Amino acid sequence: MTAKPLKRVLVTGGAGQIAYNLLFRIATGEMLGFDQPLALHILELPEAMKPLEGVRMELEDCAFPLLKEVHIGSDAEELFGDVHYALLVGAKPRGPGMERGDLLKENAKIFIEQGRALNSVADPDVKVLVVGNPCNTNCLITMTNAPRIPRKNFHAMTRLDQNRAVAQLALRAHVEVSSITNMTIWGNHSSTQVPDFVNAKISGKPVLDVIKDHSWLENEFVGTVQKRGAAVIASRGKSSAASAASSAIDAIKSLVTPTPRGEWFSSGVCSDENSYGVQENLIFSFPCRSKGDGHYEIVDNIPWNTFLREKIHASERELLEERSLLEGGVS
Ligand code: NAX
Repeated sequence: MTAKPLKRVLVTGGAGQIAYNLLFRIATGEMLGFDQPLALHILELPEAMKPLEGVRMELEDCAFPLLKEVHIGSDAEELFGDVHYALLVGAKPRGPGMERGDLLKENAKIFIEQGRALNSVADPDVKVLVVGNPCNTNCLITMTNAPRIPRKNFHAMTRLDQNRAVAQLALRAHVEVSSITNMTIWGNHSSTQVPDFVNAKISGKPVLDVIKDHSWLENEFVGTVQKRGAAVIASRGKSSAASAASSAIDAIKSLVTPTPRGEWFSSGVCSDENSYGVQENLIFSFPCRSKGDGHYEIVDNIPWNTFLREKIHASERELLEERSLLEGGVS
């Protein structure tokens, strides 16, 4: 049997904590399949090249049979050449006293540059997953700066939020996580995100038929999922890393494996004129499904009750505000 052609996977922020939990799992074949030969392209800032060199040594030391090449560097134009998947993890963290607008603008510079590099040298059908925060707006900037690449190839990661929501429902209902299906995260990957318990199911039944405590769902459940990232930081002293890496793998796997009939997954994708009336040209988390060919469609006609509608509109307003903060230009 002849081997499949090599797939090139780019990961940025390669010396960071998410990447350390991500690169090795990609290299085992967990993300693209256990018969898929890989090349890893890993970008870092020049000052982090030494720790990244250590990561490269460890990747080598694992002797992964599928890992055929590892390229490291700090020049995006050089490193992004012909990549098929781009996981944009590296971003500028919020410094002490930094305003949200300044954080957006600092990150915009990074994602403008990386969008342009993808546009000039990546594979024309590269699939892009933005993890670095604020990931929805960073994704919008990347997409805007890469007009050669189809808009439908850009995703912001809300899969960790979906996974957190699934886990919380399973714990409460005393069922396996695999019994929870149809879990949508609507909106922004932020504390305004909307984990949709109205349309999710537990063992095929509406959540509301199984968990009768609606106040718990509207308050504790939604609040726990929205603030889970902060709770992990408060406990661990560092932000979610292993769970974020695991969810990034799930996010790409959902694009390259067919979505089971009747099921969907959440991803931050570009809104158009048919996306639930959400303003066009926002990266907004919607329920999606895929045929497993790397592409997706938004699942339509999922009903919103008043509770969902109000919260989803608030998340949309937040994303519009993020976009407008950037419209003054990036200095
Ligand atoms: P770390 O600070 O451990 O690592 C980030 C790495 O990115 C650093 O090594 C840094 O040198 C590098 N970097 C910064 N700018 C870069 C650039 N222009 N090019 C290449 N590399 C660059 O952060 P980590 O914990 O790995 O988190 C990375 C990002 O993921 C953060 O923005 C974080 O907020 C975000 N997260 C997103 C999540 C999501 O669900 N979408 C959840 C987890 C996480 O909070």
